[in-house]
Amino acid sequence: MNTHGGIFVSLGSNMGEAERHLEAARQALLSRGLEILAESSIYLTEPQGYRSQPWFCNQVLQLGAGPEWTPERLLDLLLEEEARLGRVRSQDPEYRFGPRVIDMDLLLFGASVVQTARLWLPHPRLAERAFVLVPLAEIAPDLVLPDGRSVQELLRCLAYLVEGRRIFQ
Ligand code: PH2
Ligand code: MG
Ligand code: MG
Repeated sequence: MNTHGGIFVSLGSNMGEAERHLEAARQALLSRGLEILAESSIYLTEPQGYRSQPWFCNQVLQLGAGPEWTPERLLDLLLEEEARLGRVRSQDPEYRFGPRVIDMDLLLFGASVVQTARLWLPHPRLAERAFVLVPLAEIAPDLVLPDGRSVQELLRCLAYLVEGRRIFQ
């Protein structure tokens, strides 16, 4: 069976006690009235993109949200909670993909396709990221994106290696 839909968020941290930051992020979501319907294992992942930084802890959550939640409202919440948890956004483009206390990215919001300056859905780099797709496939193995591509198909197009809970990419 193919599963369209569901709200999926990725968590990432590679500064300090990264697993604790993921825990604090999950608590923040719950405290704001969202439900966590599923959570993947926490993976230790090789940095992708800007490579000379510490390995990340990454996790994907499936959220439950009432009808009052829109993608934009959820994005606002994620940005607010990132800041509250100590995320400082560097103005320097060199650090855009550098170390962070917590990163909370909206991956998918049901079948929504959004392409605005603030928000792109599905997340524009989803298909390139084993650190997102592996945990996503763990909790939603039959997921299909709004454009018809399945998570399994996307994974087959990527070069990566999973060893236990470690992802090399
Ligand atoms: N986030 C990035 C860039 N690179 N690499 C890993 N392994 N995990 C991340 O969360 C990550 C990354 C920008 O958000
Ligand atoms: Mg990110
Ligand atoms: Mg982000």
